[in-house]
Amino acid sequence: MTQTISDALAPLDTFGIEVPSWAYGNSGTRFKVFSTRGVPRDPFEKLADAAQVNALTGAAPRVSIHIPWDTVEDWSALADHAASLGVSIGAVNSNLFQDDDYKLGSLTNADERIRAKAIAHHLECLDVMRATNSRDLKIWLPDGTNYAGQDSLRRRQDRLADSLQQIYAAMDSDQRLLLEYKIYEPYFYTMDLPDWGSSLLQCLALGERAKVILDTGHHAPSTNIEFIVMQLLRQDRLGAFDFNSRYYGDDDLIVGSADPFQLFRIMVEIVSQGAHLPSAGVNFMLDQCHNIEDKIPGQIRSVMNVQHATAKALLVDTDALTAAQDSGDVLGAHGVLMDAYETDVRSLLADRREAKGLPRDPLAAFAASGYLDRIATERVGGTQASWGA
Ligand code: PSV
Ligand code: MN
Repeated sequence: MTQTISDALAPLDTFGIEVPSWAYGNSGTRFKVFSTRGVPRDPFEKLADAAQVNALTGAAPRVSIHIPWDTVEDWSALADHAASLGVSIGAVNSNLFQDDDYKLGSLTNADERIRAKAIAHHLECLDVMRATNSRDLKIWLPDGTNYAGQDSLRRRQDRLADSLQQIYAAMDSDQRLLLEYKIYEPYFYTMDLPDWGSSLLQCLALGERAKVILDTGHHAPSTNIEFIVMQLLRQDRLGAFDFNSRYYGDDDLIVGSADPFQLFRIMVEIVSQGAHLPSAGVNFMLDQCHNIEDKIPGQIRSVMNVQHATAKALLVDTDALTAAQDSGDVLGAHGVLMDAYETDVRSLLADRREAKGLPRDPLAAFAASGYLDRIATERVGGTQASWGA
């Protein structure tokens, strides 16, 4: 039995979770951005903090960057710095939401000058990817309208398709375009990519290296996210996750904190289609902000939460589940799933960490390391990284 559990959990060894550079900077809401001592002043320090998460969990080998927030003069120096810390640059995220020009839209804008500027920004991001050996261009389109009749919904969608086509055409054959969607915010009447179907349609028109990003916080309450996961995997179009947790909106809280059962249900769909394996190419990322909690432990906790949910999903007795499903045994099938969910995997995962030379308890090890005190003392002067830099 022990052998069976160990075999079932073996895929965790190659299951990597990408962390976002912006999680290590200060963040908050539109009401207040709190500052924390020791917060990184530049992308190099962000990478140093991210490397702590990987060093203690062994499961966070890549760091997503955001352009222009993480712009540096020498991209290879940043990539080399990452490598020296045992991590690498992950997805490159474009930014279409912090420029006055984009008030009425970026890739959808009726003004051809502004649309060309938004496209050109992505061509720069492709160059950053080349310089940092990054595979994924991640686009979140913040475009939309606030009032009925404000603009033609159809013509905005056509302009978006044309813009994306221009970006896709400029990509190398080993680069992927990942397209996020979001139901609302910053616009409220309609977003131009409000749902997975809209994102998928744009991706299908582009080609097979265009895939959808699913941000768990970007849906209406009660949306069955695991159904979307299944559907996108079925089409081989699930490119990436932005993991986080929500109660009300795009809360960006620690993944698995609000609803661990939902995270488990998502990972069950992932595991059942083999999408947790590196060969499936799904980029499991965190997209979180740590407004009131310490950032590095917040990220460590997040990585562990995803590992826990994945471990439980790996423990589902699939033979028993399929047999119960096929014989119409409703409660039997549900019970098989719940047996896995209710398994306490904490010591199993601690044993696996220990066997790999990692701390059994990464959070305790981080607290004992004194790293937070050290950066608070050392990082004096300069401007702390924050939302937007
Ligand atoms: C938007 O809410 C979003 O989820 C997008 O992924 C952005 O890239 C990210 O937040 C960080 O701004
Ligand atoms: Mn996101």
